[in-house]
Amino acid sequence: MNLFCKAAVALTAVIAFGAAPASAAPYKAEYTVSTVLPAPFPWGIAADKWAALVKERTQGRINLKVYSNAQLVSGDQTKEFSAMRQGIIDMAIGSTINWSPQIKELNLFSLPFLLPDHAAMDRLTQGPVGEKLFEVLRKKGVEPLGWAENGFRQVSNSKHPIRTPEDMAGLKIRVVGSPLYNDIFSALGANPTQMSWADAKPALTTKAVDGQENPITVFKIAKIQAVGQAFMTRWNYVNDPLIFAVNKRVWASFTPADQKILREAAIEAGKAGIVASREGDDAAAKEIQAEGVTITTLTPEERAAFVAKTRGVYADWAKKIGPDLVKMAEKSISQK
Ligand code: X2X
Repeated sequence: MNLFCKAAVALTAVIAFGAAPASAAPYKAEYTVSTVLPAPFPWGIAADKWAALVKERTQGRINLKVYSNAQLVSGDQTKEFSAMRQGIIDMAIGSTINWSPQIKELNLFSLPFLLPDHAAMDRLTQGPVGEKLFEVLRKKGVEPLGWAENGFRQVSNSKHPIRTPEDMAGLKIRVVGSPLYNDIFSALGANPTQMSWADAKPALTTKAVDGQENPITVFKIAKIQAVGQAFMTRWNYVNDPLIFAVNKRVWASFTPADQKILREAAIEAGKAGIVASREGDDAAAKEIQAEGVTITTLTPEERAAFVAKTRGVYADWAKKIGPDLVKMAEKSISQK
């Protein structure tokens, strides 16, 4: 076939099958999506729903494959953001805690006792703070799409009820990989130790640590009550939202129409995950109580003692996160 014939064949193909998409890059057969917790955790519910919606709305042209337990980064959840930015993984639905070692601004949600309730959380993620954080993420090489939620985090331990900061003295507590958590638990007199999720349950089982902190839905679904964690304090000291994001080059390879589908599906799936987390909390509390876990709820005065002990950490980290961003967040929260 001479060159002219080849061109004619190609032209006929374009006429027959419609113009090629504006983007030249061919789509991959599968896109990797990293998460930590699989379904039935609210995190996994959001991830699976995203994959299902995208598949349905692209008639199977875009396939998202969810890899949980941070397996794409060998279980080291604090490496997830870097791996996505570098393109080792295509997409992720990540906790702000796990990405905060690379994105200091995401420590905002871990400022102790910043968030009074879910409405405050929504005012942050759905308002100017959320926009600002998405700008930061964009500058760091990923395209953020939407929010889900791991949930308000509660502390548990195997020794005794925690009602005052003094009750935390010397308790060895597993925390996730942001140094802010070391500072919070040290300020409360506990002995924090950083560990990935993969190592957390074994450490609780062998009593290498006395306690941990996670949302109640996570505690219940992971059956943390079965490894001797008999005491939980519902203190709502932080909440970690989850962010849907895509590597920048991968994002650019999608047509605008497909980008829209991915974004809308992420927002919708995120909402389902948020409902699962929030509605799941009380039900999970009842279930673990029925299984023998003592749940301590703090009075406002008791809670104030924990707030007072962690004010210094709040002030230090507000400087690191960015005083303007923290002020913007405090303002959004107070505007009821
Ligand atoms: O490791 C944890 O505690 C978890 C599952 O909640 C996160 O990934 C932040």
